Amino acid sequence: MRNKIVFITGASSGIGEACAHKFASQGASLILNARNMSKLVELKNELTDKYNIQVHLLPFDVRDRNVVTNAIQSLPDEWKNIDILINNAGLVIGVDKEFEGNLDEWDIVIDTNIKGLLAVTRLVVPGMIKRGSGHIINIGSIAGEAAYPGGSVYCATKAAVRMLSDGLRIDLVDTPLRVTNVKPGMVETNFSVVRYRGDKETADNFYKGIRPLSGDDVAESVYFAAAAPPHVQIAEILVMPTNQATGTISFKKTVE
Ligand code: 8X3
Repeated sequence: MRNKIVFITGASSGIGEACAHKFASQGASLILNARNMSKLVELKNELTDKYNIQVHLLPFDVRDRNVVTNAIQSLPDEWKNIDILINNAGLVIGVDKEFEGNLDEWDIVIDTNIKGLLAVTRLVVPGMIKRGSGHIINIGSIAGEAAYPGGSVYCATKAAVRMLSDGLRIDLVDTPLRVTNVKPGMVETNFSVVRYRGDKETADNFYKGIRPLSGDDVAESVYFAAAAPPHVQIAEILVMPTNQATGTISFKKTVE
């Protein structure tokens, strides 16, 4: 991965942060995006202390199209040639029924998970086509395979990520570019705390009796796809805990 530039959205926590560590450990140069600049600075310091790599920070909310456009278009020349785009920024707020939830919260989820991913892709891919190389890795979810209770809107956004990945792969079929959709099942990160609107106890309880994936486990799958030889396109990876079978079926040991 040395001499490769990897751009990760939503890099300040969870799977994004784990990907930053994994690709840094392999010598990649990183463009790290997130909303929270202080968390990004902390991560940059940690990564540059630990690994001999370059890190460029790009703080923005992927929902803010003008800011996203300016930030990506004004990347310094030495950072423009992005090799790998990891569209990771995403979230869910709440577990409400489709006829009961908060439309403003759903706007945030839809605008981040779908429109944010699309905006970043739209800005980065043309350069990859011009250079004749590139890899777009979208972080989808098992939630995009089938709807589950309390997940209606989130599942819809991740189904959209699946279609956007497939559609992009079709659009790029006559190029050397690759598109991968990594679809994790249960992963224990801050993601679940946001899902339960900051209720950490409920989030923690959700994983009682099962060993969930860590962000690092998912980062290994992302890296596996990225490290495949150029003629190999890992189209999808569905990765979940051993005791999970589908988005709704998992086995949890009873714990007192
Ligand atoms: C999050 C994974 O299992 O909560 O994308 O749908 S799950």
